[in-house]
Amino acid sequence: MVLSAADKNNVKTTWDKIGGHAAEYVAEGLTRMFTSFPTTKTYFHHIDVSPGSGDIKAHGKKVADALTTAVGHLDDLPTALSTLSDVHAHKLRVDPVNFKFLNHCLLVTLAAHLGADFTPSIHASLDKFFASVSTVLTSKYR
Ligand code: HNI
Repeated sequence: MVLSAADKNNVKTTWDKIGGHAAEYVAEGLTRMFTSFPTTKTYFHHIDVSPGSGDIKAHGKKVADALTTAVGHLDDLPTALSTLSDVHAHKLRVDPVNFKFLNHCLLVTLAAHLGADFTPSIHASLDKFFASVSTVLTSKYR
């Protein structure tokens, strides 16, 4: 997945608009994922995945911070996310299909919050961005 200059611009602009809401929106995306794709909950058996829980908020913040790091390193995602990639492949062993579920839920969440700012062009660029992050996080399985 190659992000064009326009994609990178769209992603950065959107992340700026999201501003301080990133953790909250990612937590909402996680809740949507657990609700719509219940099998994803098996990876989180050790935390409270009920909507609005402190655990979900805390995990939303961690994932949001990682995505903010990614937005800051769009030209070199593999290096920026290298440690996280090791964790997901070797320690957590998350089946790659789950990344598609989370990405979809994050897009739905952002569409709901951004309204008219969630244009088709922004939608496409965010989709490519999340797919690029997922590619890196699932790159060490083989
Ligand atoms: Ni993910 C832990 C980022 C997708 C299951 N995950 C993390 C952490 C970050 C993170 C950051 C904290 C690591 C640490 O503390 O060392 N995860 C991301 C990002 C994505 C992603 C940026 C994709 C956008 N993770 C997924 C998916 C699943 C997933 C799709 C499974 C459905 N992640 C986990 C689990 C943990 C985790 C499980 C450990 C949670 C914990 O607290 O024990």
